[in-house]
Amino acid sequence: MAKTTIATVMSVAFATFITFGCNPVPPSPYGPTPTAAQLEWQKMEYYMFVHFGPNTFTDVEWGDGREDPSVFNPSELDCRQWAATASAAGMKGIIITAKHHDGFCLWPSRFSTHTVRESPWRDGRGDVLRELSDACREYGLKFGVYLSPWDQNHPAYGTPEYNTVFANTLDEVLSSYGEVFEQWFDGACGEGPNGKRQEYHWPLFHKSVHTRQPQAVIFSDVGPGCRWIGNERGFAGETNWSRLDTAGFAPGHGSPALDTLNCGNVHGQAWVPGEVDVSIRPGWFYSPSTDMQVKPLFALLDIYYKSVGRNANLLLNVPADRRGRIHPSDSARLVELRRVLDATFADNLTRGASVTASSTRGKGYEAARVVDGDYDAYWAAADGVCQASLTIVLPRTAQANRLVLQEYIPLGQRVAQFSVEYFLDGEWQPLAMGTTIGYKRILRFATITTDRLRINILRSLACPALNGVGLYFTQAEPDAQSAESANMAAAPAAWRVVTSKVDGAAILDGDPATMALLPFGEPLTIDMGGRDTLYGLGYLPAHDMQAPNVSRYSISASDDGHNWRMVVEGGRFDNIRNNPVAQRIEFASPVTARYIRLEAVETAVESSNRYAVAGIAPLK
Ligand code: FUL
Repeated sequence: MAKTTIATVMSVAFATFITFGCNPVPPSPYGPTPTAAQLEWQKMEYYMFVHFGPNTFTDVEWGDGREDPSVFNPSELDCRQWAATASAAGMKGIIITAKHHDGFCLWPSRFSTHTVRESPWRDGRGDVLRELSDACREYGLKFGVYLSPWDQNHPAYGTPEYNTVFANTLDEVLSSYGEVFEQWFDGACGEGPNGKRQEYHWPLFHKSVHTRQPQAVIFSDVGPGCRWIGNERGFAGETNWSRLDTAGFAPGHGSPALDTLNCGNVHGQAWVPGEVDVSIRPGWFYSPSTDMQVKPLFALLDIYYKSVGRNANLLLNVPADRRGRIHPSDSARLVELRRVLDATFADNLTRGASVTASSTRGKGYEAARVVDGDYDAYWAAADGVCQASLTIVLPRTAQANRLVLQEYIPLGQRVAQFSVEYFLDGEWQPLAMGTTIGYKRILRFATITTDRLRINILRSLACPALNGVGLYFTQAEPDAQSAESANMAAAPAAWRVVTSKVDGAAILDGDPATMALLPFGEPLTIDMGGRDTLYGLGYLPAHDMQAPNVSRYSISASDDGHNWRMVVEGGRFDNIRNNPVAQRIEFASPVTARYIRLEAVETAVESSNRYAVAGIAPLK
């Protein structure tokens, strides 16, 4: 017995010697780590969202489920053109709004009577999911589906039975079109205080995804596969942990605070990386009124750097138009973006560099691994070393203005603070500071000329493990201008705000940076300076998701400022909380009057005693 024990101890000691003496063991994972599917998903980085459905034809952001299915009739639907565009743009997949909040199904679902089957398109025999999934396969793209739990059409919505309907709907989609890489659950619900209430049975929905598509990453405000980034403007937090505490939270109203979604939780219990969803146009659905408002190149580049460059994936929405094709304004912009990104990241200046580290755990984990281009080869410091520096000597002196850092996330996310220096005139100069790295962090800075860099990991939750350091130089990038100010024109010079004690100039200048807060219950009254004919009004909300922007309203008109007639009753600005962009109110028929009045009926922030107006102007 004693002999066996000694022998065992000796053999363990010998094995340990072999392990540590010759082949250092890999660092232990720290905290939660990605599943294989989440890792694959993260490597996709950039893919397309396509919003398409009855809203494309009715020019609204949220259909109400009562639209006539005959409005859905694309004249030249061509999913291969979508796939060709996505592929040319360097995107890795497409997620389609299979069912938006109006409940309309882009496939002939057995669980709904509001579908393509009820539309005139392809004589009711069409199936957008079939055409798109086939096109994705043909172009080597992954296919994903958005299905809104909120359904304003299905008669069972608001009853427990709806949960079974929705699970059946999921089963149907997830078993009919081949592999699905991501299942997108929208948390939005605009039912309002007196609307229907549905308790969603999330475990049932997740079971359906896990059973039919075990590799699919499930998106929602709180994952479990990936999480909403907390805004629809296209940016992740500068600090962005792929970890999140989800216990006690649910998608939609029960989700964590927006800044938590934006930054994650440093010690979060679950691996729920961020996904940035943003539209290339002001709205999510195609509208001819936004053909001139496709985001400019500099804005898309900024989005790229604030999403992919901040440890998040980018889901860029490119809505299909009424023909069922991607509009040339959007596809041209996507190609421009691709061209700039390709040019920027074509030549990695760290290729062939020599790299040293202040600490390394030994053979197999050398500093040079950060420049070898192999995803699974990484540098790691010794256990317990949570501060370490990498010095990178470039093969030649070069100009640079972009730095890409990558952590080896199969071991978890570890780095919490870092700085970067470059060598100039015989001294190290500060270049940048940062917090998290994660799967990918891209830093932009004014052009430097140098032959060496130093990356200092200042704080790490466990020994750092980096698998990539890239340095690049880009020459020409468009300058940033204010994209938002293009959203709305100033009001005509003759317009005056009549409502007392309100900063009229802030409202009439059309500048999104200036706004007025009005007492709830007091309408915004405008004197147009004389009788005029209006076709509609534009409302510019405050550019802040926490602002009490108007979400429901009415409009009335008057000739004398005393007797009012209703022009729009029960109007709703769809999705204004998440996407506070300029809104259009089109009147059913032209209105000729001297005074016009906007009354806030509800704001995007619950029980606010004020409402915000950044601009109001006549629709052209
Ligand atoms: C939101 C929805 O309400 C919008 O219409 C859009 O689909 C966006 C991606 O998600 O929650």
